[in-house]
Amino acid sequence: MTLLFVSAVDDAEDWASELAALRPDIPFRVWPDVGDPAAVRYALAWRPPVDALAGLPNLQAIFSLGAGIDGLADVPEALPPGVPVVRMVEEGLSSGMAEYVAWQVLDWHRGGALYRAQQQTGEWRRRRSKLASERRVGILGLGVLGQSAARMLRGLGFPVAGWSRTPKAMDGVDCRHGAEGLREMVTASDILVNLLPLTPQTEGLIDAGLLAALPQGAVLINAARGRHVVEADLLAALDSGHLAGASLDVFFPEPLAADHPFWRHPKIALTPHVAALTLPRTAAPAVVAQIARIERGEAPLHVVDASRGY
Ligand code: NDP
Ligand code: OXD
Repeated sequence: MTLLFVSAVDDAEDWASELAALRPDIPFRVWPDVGDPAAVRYALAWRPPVDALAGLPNLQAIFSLGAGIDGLADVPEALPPGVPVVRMVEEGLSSGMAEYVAWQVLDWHRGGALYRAQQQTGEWRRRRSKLASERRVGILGLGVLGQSAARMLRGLGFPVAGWSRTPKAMDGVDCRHGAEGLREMVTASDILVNLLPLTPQTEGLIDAGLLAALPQGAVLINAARGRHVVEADLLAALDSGHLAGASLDVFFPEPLAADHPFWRHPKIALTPHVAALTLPRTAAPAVVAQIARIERGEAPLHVVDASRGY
C-alpha cells in the first residue's frame, strides 16, 4: 500500500516525515518514482501532470493538497474516472484563514492604511474610529473556511452575515442564500469577504453590479480565487472612490505579473496567496484520518461533488 505525492509546489520532504511519524507502514513515493503501480492506493496531489495518476489500478482516493480543488479540477484529464477527489479540510487551514480575515478586517476597520501613509509624511492626525459592533461584515461562502472566519469575527464583536448556496444556520450569524439573499447581504456589508470555491457559477461573481451594490466606502477582501473578481470592475470601483480599499491574496494568473496595476495601487493591500497554507504538520493527521476511514470501509469526508463543482 503506497501513497503517491504529486506536486511541484508542496514540500515532499516535510510531508514524508509527518506522514511517516503517523503511519510508518504506508510507503511514501514522490512522482514520477511510482514504484509498483498496483501498490498505489492513495494520491496526495496538486496540479498533477496529465499522466501522473493514470495506470494506477488500485487507486482509492485522490487527496487535494488544497482546500480549493481547482488544482485538480483544472486538469480533469489527469483524474481517473470513479476515484473520489477529497478536499483538504484541516485545522491549520481553518485557523490560518480566520487569522488572515481578522487581520485584514481589523486593519481596514482601524484605518491601518491611513496611519501608515501618515507615518510616511510625519503627520500627527487622530481619526475617529467606529466600534467593531458598528462595522458590518458579509462573507461570501459559509463553508469550512467561511464559518471559521465568521466565528473569529463574531468573537471580535463584528456583526456578521454569510451567504451560501443552500440555507444554513449559524449562531450569531445572519445566514443568507440565493440571489435575493446575496443582494440583501451585499447592500448591508461595510466589509465583504470572499471565501467561495471557484465554480462556473461563482467565476466573475464580483463584478461591477455587485461592487456597486456595496455601501459607499466599503472594502473587499478576496482570499478565495482571483477569477472570482472582474479586475477592471474592481479597479474602476476603487478609482471612482466607491470602494475605500481591497485586500487581495489571490490572483489570476499567479504569480501576479510584475507590471500589474494591483501591485502599486494605493488602495490595495496585496499578499502572495498566503491567507491559509496547507501545513504538513497539521494536515498530515487529517489525511491519515481519511485513510483510516477508507481502511474501515467508510467513505472519506469532504469528497468533491462533481455536479456542484466543489
Ligand atoms: P467549502 O466547500 O467548505 O465552502 C464553500 C462555500 O461556498 C459553501 O458555503 C457553499 O455553499 C458556498 N457556495 C458554493 N457555490 C456557491 C454558489 N454558487 N452560491 C452561493 N454559495 C456558494 O470551501 P472552503 O470553505 O473549505 O474553501 C473555500 C475556498 O477558499 C476554496 O475553494 C479556495 O478557493 C479558497 N482558499 C483560499 C486559500 C488562500 O490561501 N487564499 C486557502 C484555502 C482555500 P453550501 O454551504 O450551500 O454548499
Ligand atoms: C487552497 C489554497 O485552496 O491554498 O488550499 O488556496
